[in-house]
Amino acid sequence: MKLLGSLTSPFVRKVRIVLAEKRVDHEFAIDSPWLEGTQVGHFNPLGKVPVLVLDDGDSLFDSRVIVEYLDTLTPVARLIPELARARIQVKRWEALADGICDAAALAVMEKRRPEEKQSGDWIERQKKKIDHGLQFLALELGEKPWCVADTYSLADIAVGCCLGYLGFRYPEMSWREDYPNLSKLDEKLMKRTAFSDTLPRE
Ligand SMILES: N[C@@H](CCC(=O)N[C@@H](CS)C(=O)NCC(=O)O)C(=O)O
Repeated sequence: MKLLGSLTSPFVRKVRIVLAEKRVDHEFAIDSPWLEGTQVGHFNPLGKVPVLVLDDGDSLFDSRVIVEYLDTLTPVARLIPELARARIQVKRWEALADGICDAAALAVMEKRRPEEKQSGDWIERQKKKIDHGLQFLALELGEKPWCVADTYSLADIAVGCCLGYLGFRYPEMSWREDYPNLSKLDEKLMKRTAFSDTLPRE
C-alpha cells in the first residue's frame, strides 16, 4: 500500500504514526494538493491528503477511515478499543483533536491570502475553536496518564498530532504554560519513535 501526503499535515502524521505503531509495510509518497502536478485528485475527489492507495488500486480517505482500516489489519498494538463505550470515547477525542487541526489549518490558509482579502472575523472564529478545543482537551485529560482507559490509544495519537501542529504553525501560542497536563502528555508522546520521526516540517 502507498500513503500519499505532505510532511506538514497533522492528518497525514496521524496515519504515519499509526502505520509505524502497527508496523505495517508501506510506501510513503510525499505529495501536496497545493502543488502543481499533484496526484492527489486522481485518488481522492476531495483533493485532500492523506490518501491510502491499496494494492488493488482502491483508495481510502480521510484519515479517520484510514486509521480505522489500519487498526483492523493486525492485532499488533490495538489502537481503537473493541468495546463500544471506550471505542466511541476514542473516536470523540479524535474528532475533537482533528477539529482543532481543521480550525488551525483554516486560519493558516486565510492568513496566506492577500491581506486586503483576509477576514479578521473568520480568523478569530477559528482561533476561538482552537482555544475552546484546547480547554476541553485539558479538562477531559485531567491527571490521567492517557486520554482513554489508562492505555495508549488513537486518542493520544490524535491529540499529539494536534499539539504538534499547533507548535509548528503557532509557536507563539502558550498552551504549554496554560495546560501543563497537555504539555506532559506531549513530552511523553515525543519519546516514541513514531512521533519523533514524523515531526511536522516544510
Ligand atoms: N478530515 C480530513 C482532513 C484532511 C485535510 O484537511 N487535509 C489538508 C491538509 S492538512 C488538505 O489536503 N487540504 C487541501 C484542500 O483543502 O484542498 C482527514 O482527516 O483526512
